[in-house]
Amino acid sequence: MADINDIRNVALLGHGGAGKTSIAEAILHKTGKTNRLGTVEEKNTISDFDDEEKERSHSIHSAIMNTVHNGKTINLIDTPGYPDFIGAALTSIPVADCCVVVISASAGIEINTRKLYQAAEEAQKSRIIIINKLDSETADIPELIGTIQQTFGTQCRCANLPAADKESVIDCLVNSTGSSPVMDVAQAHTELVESAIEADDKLMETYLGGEQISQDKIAAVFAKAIAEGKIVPILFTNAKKEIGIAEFLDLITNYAPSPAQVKPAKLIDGEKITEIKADPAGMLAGLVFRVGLDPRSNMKYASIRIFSGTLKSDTSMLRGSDKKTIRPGHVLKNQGTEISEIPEGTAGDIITLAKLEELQIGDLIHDGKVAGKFEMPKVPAPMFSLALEPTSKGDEQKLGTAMEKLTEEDVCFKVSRDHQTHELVISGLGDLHLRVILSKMEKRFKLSVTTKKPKIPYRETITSKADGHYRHKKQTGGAGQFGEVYLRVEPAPRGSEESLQCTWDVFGGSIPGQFESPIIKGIQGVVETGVVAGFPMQDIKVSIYDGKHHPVDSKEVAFRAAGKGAFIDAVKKAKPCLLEPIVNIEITIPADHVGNIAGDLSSRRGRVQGQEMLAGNMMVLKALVPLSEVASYDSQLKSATGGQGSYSMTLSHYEVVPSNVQQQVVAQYAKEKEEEAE
Ligand SMILES: Nc1nc2c(ncn2[C@@H]2O[C@H](COP(=O)(O)OP(=O)(O)OP(=O)(O)O)[C@@H](O)[C@H]2O)c(=O)[nH]1
Ligand SMILES: [Mg+2]
Repeated sequence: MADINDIRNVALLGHGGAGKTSIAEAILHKTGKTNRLGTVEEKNTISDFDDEEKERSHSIHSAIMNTVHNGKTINLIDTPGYPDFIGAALTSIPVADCCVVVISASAGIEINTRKLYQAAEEAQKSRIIIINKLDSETADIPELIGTIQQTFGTQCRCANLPAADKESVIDCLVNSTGSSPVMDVAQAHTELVESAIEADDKLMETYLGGEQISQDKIAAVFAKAIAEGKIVPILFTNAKKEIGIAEFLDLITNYAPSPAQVKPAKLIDGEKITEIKADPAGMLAGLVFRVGLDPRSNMKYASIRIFSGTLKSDTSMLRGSDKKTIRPGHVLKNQGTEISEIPEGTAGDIITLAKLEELQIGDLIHDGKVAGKFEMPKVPAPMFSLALEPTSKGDEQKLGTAMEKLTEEDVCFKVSRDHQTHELVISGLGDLHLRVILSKMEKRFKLSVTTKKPKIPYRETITSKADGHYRHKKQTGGAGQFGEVYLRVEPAPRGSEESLQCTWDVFGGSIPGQFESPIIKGIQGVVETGVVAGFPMQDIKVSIYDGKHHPVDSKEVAFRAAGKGAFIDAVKKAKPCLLEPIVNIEITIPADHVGNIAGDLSSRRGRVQGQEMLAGNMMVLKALVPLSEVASYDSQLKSATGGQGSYSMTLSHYEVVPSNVQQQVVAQYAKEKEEEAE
């Protein structure tokens, strides 16, 4: 069992293809955990062990590894960088004490470089930047360093520099002279030392007074500055040739914070915030941050960062607010897909438990002394949807269950059933995301499906005030039914939290109170299925103000029908309209394509919000655009830029659909209804 001061929890983050998996592989090789350096090309790395990852040469899940360097245990999390799999990268941030953002020297800062750096910064994690692919012929490293400082701030300082032959790196903390083609070592040394000293007011005074500062003091303040995020060291590597790897590990083990040196994790329980001190003898509090099925055994594994306490195989523990106690059975450590048993997991460590079906990403596990949730980074809402139908009828249930299972592994993958069509709809962050999920489903659950074009999640609303009335009466023979309702609808502010705000304004007992609930149920049924084109309604206020009842024939079902009828009547008079999702799109493209792409966006009703120059003559174009116009943008962007463009989208808000588009959607809906009726 490692002492808490001797643990380093490191997450490798950054855009796809920057070299995170290759760096992880080089670390394991360099520290003697493997005797052969695997490569992504040969599909034999420890972290990309899943078939999907091998097939696509991209990490898809986060992989957990561990090694020892300078007597310190390093838990390493290799995360996926491709934008579609950002969920796994984001959920790894809360469990790392040091976030290492890897940038490819040739590709520069890309969409996910920025997103993940910012998420790590927001989570107040100490950060390190690695510029990998040092060997790249096309890289302009001095320019890249400038861009990094412009984008992330001047606390980003070179802690080492490549030597002229790019076969080694020169430490800028220890060396105050030397030459590198990137910049003068003396200059890098001074900048680094001064930035570190700035983290300590007293030392700063001494320094400004012209006194010499000892190496020990510089080392101590350097570590403090890294822990506080006041310095973000920039390091260089060539993962393929294992250059700069030992130096990176030295920096991690000598200067990056241990779990005992970082700010305590916070548990949020409503208004109450509890700081969790990293104490192995304290109460148990851990965060589940990765859930996955072993590709060979199909066994469920959940990985946990223990923030406090000690977890043994027979520890009784609780999940969130569940009452039922669970036991770990075995406490495990991962080396990619390989697992080994350890006697116990203690505060600061990252461990894995098997076969605990109830554990989900984001869960708190504890011993009953704490409650709440650990803070997690915000993850993007999935916007890409596909409707699924099993190839063999009768597999509907099985398909639903399989998809539910797959949502456990990925916080950005959702499954829902369309109220109108009863179709099973899966939603993810992009085309590749859903293709990977479907491929997993086929392999794991032996199911095959047909997919339909993504359905745009339109909404319906009203644009004016109106009154509605309905009398439900069946009084011919047998038991009668009677209910009559008057109500008024009006628009609520756009994006209201509740899609429907209902008030009961019936006075004088014209409708007895017990019928309030059935009337509202009747209205809610309509809110779910819409009036214009079958989409859920939102931003509506309704006041139920009058009606009539019958002492014998008034029944719940009658008032449900009357509520429904009166609401439909009012909505039809209140100028109903369709709302469409507008997404924030960020497109990264070679600069010479910007004109074309911006023109194309405006032809898709898009509004360009801004653009930014990136290193390597790339640009980011930011725009607001209706989702319906970019539902299959993947292939369009690829063909427009010869495969050099990438993009990401997140939901921004809903807006009223232009009337010509509304007509098309309504016509399509009418056609579908007709076909259904046939
Ligand atoms: N020339 C060169 N190629 C490298 C270096 N590091 C990685 N590569 C190659 O770059 C490609 C991407 O490397 P990966 O390690 O898979 O990158 P990643 O960051 O894990 O990518 P994702 O998993 O998609 O996020 C592979 O073909 C690697 O062999 C390097 O230092 N120099
Ligand atoms: Mg990878």
